Amino acid sequence: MKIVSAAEIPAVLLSPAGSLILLFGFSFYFSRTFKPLVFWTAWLVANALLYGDLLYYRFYTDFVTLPILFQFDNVGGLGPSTLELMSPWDLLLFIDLLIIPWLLKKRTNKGAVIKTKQKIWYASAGLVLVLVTVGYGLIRSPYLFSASYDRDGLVKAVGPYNYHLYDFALGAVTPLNRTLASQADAVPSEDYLKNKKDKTTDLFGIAKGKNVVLISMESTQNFVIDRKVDGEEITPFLNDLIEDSFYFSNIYDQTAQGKTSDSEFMIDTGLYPLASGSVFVQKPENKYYGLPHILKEEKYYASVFHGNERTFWNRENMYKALGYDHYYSKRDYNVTEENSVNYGIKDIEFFEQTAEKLEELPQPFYSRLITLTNHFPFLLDDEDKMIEEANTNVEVVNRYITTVRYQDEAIRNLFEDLKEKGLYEDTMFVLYGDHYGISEKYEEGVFEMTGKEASPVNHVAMQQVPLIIHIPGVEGETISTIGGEIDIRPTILHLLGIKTENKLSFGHVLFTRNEEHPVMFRDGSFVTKEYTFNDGVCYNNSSEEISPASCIPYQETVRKELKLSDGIIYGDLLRFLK
Ligand code: GP9
Ligand code: MN
Repeated sequence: MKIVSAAEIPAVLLSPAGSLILLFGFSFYFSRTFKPLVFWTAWLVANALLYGDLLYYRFYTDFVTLPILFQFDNVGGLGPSTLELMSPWDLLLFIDLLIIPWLLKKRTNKGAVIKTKQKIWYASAGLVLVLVTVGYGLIRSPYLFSASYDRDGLVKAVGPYNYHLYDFALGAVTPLNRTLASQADAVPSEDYLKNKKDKTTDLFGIAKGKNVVLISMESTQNFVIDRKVDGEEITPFLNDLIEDSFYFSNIYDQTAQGKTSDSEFMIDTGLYPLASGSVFVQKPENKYYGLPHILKEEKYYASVFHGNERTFWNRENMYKALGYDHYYSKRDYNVTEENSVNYGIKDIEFFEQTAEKLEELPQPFYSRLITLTNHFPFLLDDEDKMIEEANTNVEVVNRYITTVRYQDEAIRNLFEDLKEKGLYEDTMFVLYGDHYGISEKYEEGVFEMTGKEASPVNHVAMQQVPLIIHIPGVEGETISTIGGEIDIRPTILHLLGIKTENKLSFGHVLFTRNEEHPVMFRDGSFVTKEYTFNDGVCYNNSSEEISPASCIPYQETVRKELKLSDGIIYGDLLRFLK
């Protein structure tokens, strides 16, 4: 959380005060026996919230939201390594455990009854402080609550406790959106999306009728492509593959708290993921018009392959809603202690067993293969290390190089296997990094390795993921147009010769994408060819802070598009469309 203007300082310092006064004031209303219990419960709640936020923020640079609490089992990255995120200095947070008893002992009016008048004054002071805090926030940003997906901005303005209260209230009323929605609510999204027409190119239909194999490369960022560590390539296979593929070199991770599942959601629906929690977990009962639905109209067989539990990210239920015919999960694989590491089956084994299953599928098929080994905290057995660890000051980054290298080898093996099985020629391969692997906390190591300066613009640029589309027999090209994961679906449809119009998706065909259109992120930040908007600050792409006016028109587009997409999901509006 960065303070970007002096006007934010009073808000950050004072915003928790009002809510803390109110929270601790509860104890006044209880008898002497219960008072300490209520007080210390309030203390525990306040501190648990704060410390939970701190740990979550350290890894995700984000705040805990209500839906996240219901999907805690799925918060990959935090589970195996919470200890890694803690620091001995954190004990300072609990120093009031010593100060409060000392103050209590020192006070002179022990046992005095708190008068009603005092209670009223106390509660009013708390309430006024909360109102002043919120009012001050709204004066500075009228979109504080309507664009509450900018959680950094919201927490800075109203403080962590008011934020959690607001988030809780929001969670309680969102189910009403679906109940109250009607056909008329779908009209604005329909109109907006109908106006979005993709130009045709001579690549339209170039992969018509081919199988489609999507490879979701866990935590793979674009900086690893064509990069050497100690003279060794990190991704030798991908680097070669790119020579004969469409390689999109400026594609951004647009996922939010739903991580892998958010990337899957964008690719299958062309809708943005939700600002808080995973849409897979929260909205599996909605009606979707998924890529599997569209491809099934073209007689495709749609399936997903992933070596983890079926319930993780609620995939089992969501895949049905997205139109998949089959989900091959952990129970369909031979998973042993020896062939597993970190989250589960190692990628090489996973692809070997997957290739056998692909051979059995009816053709043409649309299959997504989701890798797992390159996942935080990037653990690997020694015998699987094909490159030396990097030598930066950040251990996590050093290990990351070895797991990315391992994944690259696994993909090479898969291609060889599919060639042997006669499946390669008739398949279009779409490989993409699902989201960042190195969070902001460890990013310094990447800057060290790449020689880039640590700056907000470079941080945003670091969110790029590789996107490689390989069609055997088709000449490759590196395409530097900016885009995001949301654009993958229409690009696939274009290559398959399926019209993208009326498909109610927010993406654009990457071959013709207008670079003026912002690539937007779930916290309301965005990039265009010229500008980067991050943490409420507008930059030109030479990392210079510039007048906010340059970013305002794009901010409006971002707000509009995210609102329409959220409206479709929360209102389950696709059920009203033909
Ligand atoms: C687990 C895989 C990884 O099945 O999706 O989880 P994530 O990257 O979302 O933490
Ligand atoms: Mn992932």
